[in-house]
Amino acid sequence: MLTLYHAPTSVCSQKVRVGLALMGLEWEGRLLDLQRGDQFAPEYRALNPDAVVPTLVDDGLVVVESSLILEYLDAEYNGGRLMPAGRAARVAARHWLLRCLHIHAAVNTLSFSTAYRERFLASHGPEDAAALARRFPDPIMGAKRRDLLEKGIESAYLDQAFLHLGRCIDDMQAQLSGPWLGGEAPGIADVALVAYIDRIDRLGFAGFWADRPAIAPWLARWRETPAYAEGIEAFIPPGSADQTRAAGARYWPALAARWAAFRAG
Ligand SMILES: N[C@@H](CCC(=O)N[C@@H](CS)C(=O)NCC(=O)O)C(=O)O
Repeated sequence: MLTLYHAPTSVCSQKVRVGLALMGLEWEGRLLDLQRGDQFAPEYRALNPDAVVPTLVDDGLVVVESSLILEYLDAEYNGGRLMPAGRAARVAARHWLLRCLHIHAAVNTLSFSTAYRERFLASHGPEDAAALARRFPDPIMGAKRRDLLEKGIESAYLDQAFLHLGRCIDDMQAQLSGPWLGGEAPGIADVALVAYIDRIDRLGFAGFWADRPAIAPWLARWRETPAYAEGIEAFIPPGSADQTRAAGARYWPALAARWAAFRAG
């Protein structure tokens, strides 16, 4: 049996759940509450030393890293059908999987410097950001979270996020010659990217790809699929989508101005 340790709205959990649904695989879930700090429990850190979700356990084999989990599931249970045929296409697909580390970091920055920051500050004092940072096993990840919560979109991490998000949407635009990066059907790169683009859109930041016309239809196409409904939509808590969008909207004008300056060089 496949067991997935995951969190409802975590982007990396979403991408694995979309993959599981697309591949039609049976799995059982162990939900973690990241706000409560379930990820820091010693029993969970024994599986995932970075204290992050998701983690897949397959008959005792522990697989971490969402992109690696997708590749593992496709290779072991799906006949490798999400991987494209052909040398160049396979290199491009694997490159997308690797780049998810940067893209995740960018989406994390854009979430925790805006709407997720507001959510944190609604129930915590400023000193709590420092205490939270100390719980992260990786001190650099902790320092980043603290900086985002304390400084919001004034954080220096914003430029790094713009760099990687910008490359992501430019390259998606260039490679989307058909409906999917995978061609006529979603491939592994499409599955790897859907949750990140979806989060940015849910934050109300679709303006990032206003001049990249292939991105919005690609996301709309995903939203028509049962895999999206099962992997993402089904786990969004009632009412939270509106809250996220409203909070994000308060940041968008300032964010858009910074983005325009960044893109202008
Ligand atoms: N590179 C990792 C990133 C995992 C990650 O950072 N997950 C986030 C949720 S999307 C998390 O668990 N954060 C824990 C926290 O915020 O304390 C992957 O792709 O699996």
